Amino acid sequence: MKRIALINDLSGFGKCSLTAAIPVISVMGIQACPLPTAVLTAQTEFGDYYSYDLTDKMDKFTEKWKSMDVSFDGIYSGYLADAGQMEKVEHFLEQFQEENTLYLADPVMGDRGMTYDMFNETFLQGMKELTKKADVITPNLMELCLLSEVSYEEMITHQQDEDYIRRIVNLCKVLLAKALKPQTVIVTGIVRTKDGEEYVGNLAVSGEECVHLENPYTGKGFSGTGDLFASVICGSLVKGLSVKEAVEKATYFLQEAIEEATEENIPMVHGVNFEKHLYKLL
Ligand code: PXL
Repeated sequence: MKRIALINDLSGFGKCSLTAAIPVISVMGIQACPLPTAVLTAQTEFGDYYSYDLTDKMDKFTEKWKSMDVSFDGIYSGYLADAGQMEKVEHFLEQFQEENTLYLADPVMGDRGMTYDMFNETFLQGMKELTKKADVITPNLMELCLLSEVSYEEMITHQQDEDYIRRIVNLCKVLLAKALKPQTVIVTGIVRTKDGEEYVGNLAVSGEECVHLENPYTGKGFSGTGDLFASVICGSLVKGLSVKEAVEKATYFLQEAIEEATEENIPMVHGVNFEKHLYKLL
């Protein structure tokens, strides 16, 4: 059985990080091995939350797992509670990243113009270094702008321009050139206006290949959808699917869940009812 190490937090509410990744990876027939970065009462966008930081415990997982003589087909890192956790992830990679291990780094830092509570300049510099080591990175548009030192506010003023996607592809290419290995950048949540209608799409750029898929935009962004998306991508690539197939699978899995959450007026911080749609990943 394939196996993926999931370096992410455990949040009681928000349907994100490990509560999103474990069911997705499991239903795809892959063993999910969580390495928790923090335990939270609820994801940070709830505002009033308690977070127990596990930085000091992360090396215990690395060392105990190493002495168990286990290996991983995939490593997926997501929410890190502070910049100090990046060196713990790097230590984990030194121990477990092998020739055939797929490393997906989701540079979780913010969304739609707002950075999360842990974000600061040191965090950004650390994330730039960490993402260079990955085979796949899955920033949303704001995170792509942060990694590229480009203003997100300025970028989204071009939403209606014909060359908007081309501009984003160019940012991806700059990151690809800095990466330490051949990499795929998958940018999520790209909202644009085309023929008077709003669309939301995902764009994958690797070498010369470019895949852009979009759907009508419901106007809302829900907690955890980026984590669910990255989980499907990671599981699909570990199973040998192409980047295009992986992006199609993730889009197919999430689209209806997002539409339903919008219709049902689910508060954005609570996330979508993805559970009903897990069968699509079987
Ligand atoms: O979905 C990203 C995420 C993961 N984990 C925690 C978060 C967030 C986004 O706010 O707060 C704890």
